[in-house]
Order: sequence, then C-alpha cells, then structure tokens
Amino acid sequence: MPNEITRIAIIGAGPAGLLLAWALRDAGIDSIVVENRSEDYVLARIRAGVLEQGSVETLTRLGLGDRIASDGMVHNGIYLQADGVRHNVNFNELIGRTVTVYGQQEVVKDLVAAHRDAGSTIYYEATDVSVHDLESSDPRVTFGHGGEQHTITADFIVGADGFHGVCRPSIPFSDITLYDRNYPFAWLGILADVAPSTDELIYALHEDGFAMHSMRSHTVSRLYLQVDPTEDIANWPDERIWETLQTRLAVPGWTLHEGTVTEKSITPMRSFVASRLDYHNLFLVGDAGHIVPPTGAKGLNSAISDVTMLAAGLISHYAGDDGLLSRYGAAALARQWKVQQFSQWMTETLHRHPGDLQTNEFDYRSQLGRIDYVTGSLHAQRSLAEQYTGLPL
Ligand code: RFL
Ligand code: PHB
Repeated sequence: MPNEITRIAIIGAGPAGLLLAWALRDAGIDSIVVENRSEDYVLARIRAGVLEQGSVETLTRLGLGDRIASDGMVHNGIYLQADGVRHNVNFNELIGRTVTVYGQQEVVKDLVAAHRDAGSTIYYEATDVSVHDLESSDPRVTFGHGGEQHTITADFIVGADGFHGVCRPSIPFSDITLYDRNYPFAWLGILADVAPSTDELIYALHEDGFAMHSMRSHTVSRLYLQVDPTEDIANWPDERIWETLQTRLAVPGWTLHEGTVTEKSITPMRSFVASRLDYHNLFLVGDAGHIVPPTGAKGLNSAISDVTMLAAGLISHYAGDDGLLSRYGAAALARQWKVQQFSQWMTETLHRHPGDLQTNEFDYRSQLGRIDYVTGSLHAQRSLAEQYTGLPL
C-alpha cells in the first residue's frame, strides 16, 4: 500500500496538469500527477489548434518552444466571412500581435516527452481517484494503480481533471455555484489529409449555418460545421460533409480542396464557469473550472493562463509570500469572464440560431450587421485582435 508525500498533487494529465507539473519542476517544486486514462489515450486526443501569443511565450520560457518554432504556423490574422463575402482581419497590422496554429496534441506530446526525459512521476490508468481532507494542511489523494491502493499526501491538490473530473465535485455543494449556458448547436469536426485551402483560419456565417476552415500542418486540414446537438455522426458520410463545407465556405473564385477524412466527431457547445477556483488547499485549473465554446479558440489558452498564474502563486508561496496564491482564484476568474464574453460573442455572432422563422431571420440580419460593423471599423477590429490574440494575465 504505497504512501507518498509530495508538495503538489495534480489530478489530470491534460495540458493543464502536465504544464503545471513542468512549471513547478522548473522552479524546483516537486509534484506527482495522477491520470485515469492511459498515456496513449492522452497523446491521441485531438482538440484545440490555436495558441495565443502569450501561450507561446509561456511554453517557450519553460523550454517547450523548439517544435512550436519549427512546426507551428504563425498566423497574422483570421478571415471573417458572411453571406459569401470574406474579409481579412490582420491582427499583426492592427496591434502587432499574432497567434500560432499548433495542435493541442502536439503541446501534450512535447510535455509528455519532457516529463519522460526528466523522470517525473506520472501515474497513468489510475482507478477510483478521489481527494480527501481538502480543509486540512495535509490533503490526500487516493487511487488504485497496478493492483495496489496508493495514497499521496500533499501541501496542495490541484484539480486539472477537466470538466468531468472529481475535484470540482468534491467542493461542498453549499460552497460553490456553477454558472452555465448550453447552445442549441454543436460542431461536427473533421481532420483531412489535404493541404489547407487558405493561409489564415476562416470563420464563416452562412444562411445554412456556421463553417470554419482550420489546419494542423501544411498537409493536414481541420474543418468544422455547425450541426444540431442531437445529430448522429452516422448521418454524415464524408461526401455530405464536403458538400456542406463547399456550400458554406464558398466565395467566388476560391476553391476548397477535398481529401481523405481521417477523423470525425461531434462536440456539443457549452459555456460554464465555477464561482470559485480555490477551496482551502484545493485549486482548480483549466476545464475543471470553466469551459468555453470553441469558436474563440480559448479553452486551451485559458488552461495555460490559469497554470501560469497558479504556478507563480505556488512559487512565491514556497518563497514565503502568500499574496499571489491567495489572489489566484479571483484573478483567474476575472480574466476568465472576459474570455467567456468573447467566446459567447464569437459563438452567437457566427452561428445560425434556431427558433421561429421571424426571430431567426431578425437574428441573422443582425448578425450580418455585427460582422459588417467589425470588418468596417478599425476600433472594432482592434478589440477583436486584442481578445483573439490573448488578453494580458
Ligand atoms: P483536459 O484536456 O480535459 O484534461 C483533463 C485530464 O484529466 C483527466 N481526468 C482525470 N484524471 C484522474 N482522475 C479523474 N477522475 C479524471 N477525470 C479526468 C482526463 O483524462 C484528462 O487527461 O483539460 P485541461 O488540461 O484543462 O485542458 C483544456 C483543453 O483540453 C480544452 O479547453 C481545449 O481543448 C478546448 N478547445 C480549444 N481550446 C483552445 O484554446 N483553442 C482551440 O482552438 C480549441 N478548440 C477545443 C477546441 C475543444 C474541442 N473539444 C473536443 C472539446 C476544439 C474542440 C473540438
Ligand atoms: C482548431 O484548429 O481545432 C480550431 C481553431 C480555431 C477555433 C477552434 C478550433 O476557434
């Protein structure tokens, strides 16, 4: 029955948990990561694709920037498309900032490799993970691993275990409020073996619904379509997906190149924020504390900004100053609510809203007006640029 002692016990080996363990290790603070899935599963999960400039800077500062520099694609802006007309919004020209297209899967791959080389302790395939004594000065994590029952005693526990994890639900009901919002649409996403047909990401509002063209490399494209949340992927053979993308992304004189679809899935869209990210000796980071719909490309970036703030707080705690750590929850939530309103704005602006015909038609025309306003106003474009490339911590 192994018993271990560490400073920080981290639940979850997604980008948030792995990055926190790495940032702490860099500062000489030991931690143990406990993950319920296998390493292969964690490495194979396909999700986000866009890194804010600040996320790239954080990863680079922590020695994780080599492959981002060689394989990441720096993007100066995005295209906003409405009603068949495509406009470029050039963040670099507007505010001198960029984003980098680099898959979350690659960020995780870099982190797993770095931890492996450094000999970090990460328990994959842990069973029945639970957290205890959060109010005491030595909270514990228990789990099964390799047929044995393990206990880790730590100074702090960090919940980096995503939306469905065990940490947030371990905060007593009476001490936390959950704010959320579900959207009446979902994204059908594909990965395809075909060179991107665009130099920048395209976000398109079409009268049939949203579509977007993203990418993973010079030979792999990532595309999304708005579908009903109850839609069954079986109703979407590849030909139907391409046909719908061709319709929604079309602009005169431009060609969308098609290729072999290697992955497809449907993701519901949700906004969610917990009223607190700290509870005695437990801290929440990333999707464990908040979720955004993917339209603003903010989920992974918020996980990275939480981790940056919490790591700074823990490092100064061990240097004898508790100020930053005591402000972590409030500071991370203040930034998160700004990110939430941006993600909600992008989502509501770019998707077709179901509803009775009259309201729906009004909404659509109003959305076209919003996009027309943004693409015609330098002030509005600067605001979009500032939020898309990442607000300061
Ligand atoms: P994760 O990645 O969900 O990792 C949580 C980890 O915790 C493990 N776990 C547990 N471990 C132990 N015990 C338990 N009881 C556990 N329960 C869960 C899980 O197995 C997992 O390994 O959360 P984290 O680290 O906070 O990272 C958050 C990001 O993954 C997420 O916000 C982004 O992927 C969201 N997102 C995007 N974010 C962006 O910044 N830019 C984007 O372009 C972007 N696009 C997207 C997205 C998410 C998408 N999906 C599929 C939800 C596009 C999509 C389609
Ligand atoms: C992606 O490439 O997966 C991606 C890009 C931008 C988004 C969402 C997802 O807003």
